[in-house]
Amino acid sequence: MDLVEKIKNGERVSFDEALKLYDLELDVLGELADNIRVSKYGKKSYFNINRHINPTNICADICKFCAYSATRKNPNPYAMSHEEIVSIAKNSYANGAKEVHIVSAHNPEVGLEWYMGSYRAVREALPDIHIKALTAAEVDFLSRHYGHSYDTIIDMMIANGVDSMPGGGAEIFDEEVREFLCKGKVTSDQWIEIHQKWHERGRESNATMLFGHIESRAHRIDHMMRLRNLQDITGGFNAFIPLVYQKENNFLKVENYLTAHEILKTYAISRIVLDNIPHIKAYWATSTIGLALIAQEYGCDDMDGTIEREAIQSAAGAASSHGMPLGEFVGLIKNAGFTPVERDSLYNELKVW
Ligand code: V47
Repeated sequence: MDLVEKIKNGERVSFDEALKLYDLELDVLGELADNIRVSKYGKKSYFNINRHINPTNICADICKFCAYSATRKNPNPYAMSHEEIVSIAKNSYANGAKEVHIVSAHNPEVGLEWYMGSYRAVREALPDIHIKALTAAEVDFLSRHYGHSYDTIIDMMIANGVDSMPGGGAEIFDEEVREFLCKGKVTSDQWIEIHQKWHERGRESNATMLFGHIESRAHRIDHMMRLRNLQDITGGFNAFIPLVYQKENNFLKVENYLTAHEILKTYAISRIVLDNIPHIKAYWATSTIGLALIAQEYGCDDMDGTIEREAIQSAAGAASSHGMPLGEFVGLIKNAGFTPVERDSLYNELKVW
């Protein structure tokens, strides 16, 4: 059967078929992805009021794409105190944030209790806020560094108030590319194993993919297939988030950004391939706000949130260091022809703006 017909019939595509989707014209691909998106969510565009907190940039690992960790290129090491973290969370909560998204570097000096105690302190101060914290890369680091199993670290996360896991640390699963980008960090199989264990405890998480550096289209499809396989088993992923690579201030020598054309194709293909992951997030911090809005017509249904502060992608060139004011964010979504729907971290609808 013709591939386009197959997708219109709602049938699952294979690896080879998914790769062939890149050969379709963007408007054809966009329409296929948009049909799926509209059938699920109509013109709703999801977002949340959230605050990113990056409590330390001291890192035991060296990822070539990273501009955030304290290195020769970025020598400003810091580690926040629990009081600072709680004070940031309280401030954001008072301003309407429903979620704190806490992602750190792999700091070998502060101790496991510094990590776990920070979530506990936020939970105690703000019983209602959603704590999305610890990427699988951090879980793996804490497990290796402190000699605990993944199960033990995951149980500690739950005991200390973490609600869901962010999708970071996935990068690109292909082992050869991964070895070049971030040798020594969590492997692809371990990343999958950690999320599987998290899901098996009835918890939800997201999954990212860092693209637009040295990977090929086939590597992106391979990445999506591995996520689709896990989702078939657990059903625990809420959103897939393709992160557009930012090229400033790091050790990876990539001269050019991807074209908007290629980024939109990748969003659309992910909507088609990941038939079992409910949401596709155009994370505006890395795509730019303009493209994230256009992406809502190419299969994406989520924009992440207002962010407020962000240190990882902005260190590498993204315009997200100070987030986006709520009024402006909502206005832009409306002007693009979509209905801004504020959601909580697990995609329960809170308010139609
Ligand atoms: O895994 C690092 C990425 C991620 C760069 O779960 C870069 O809702 C682009 O996990 N260019 C961490 N990206 C961020 C993350 C995240 C972000 C938004 C939403 C969610 C979610 C999770 O940041 C890392 C890495 O892939 N990153 N450096 C860079 N130069």
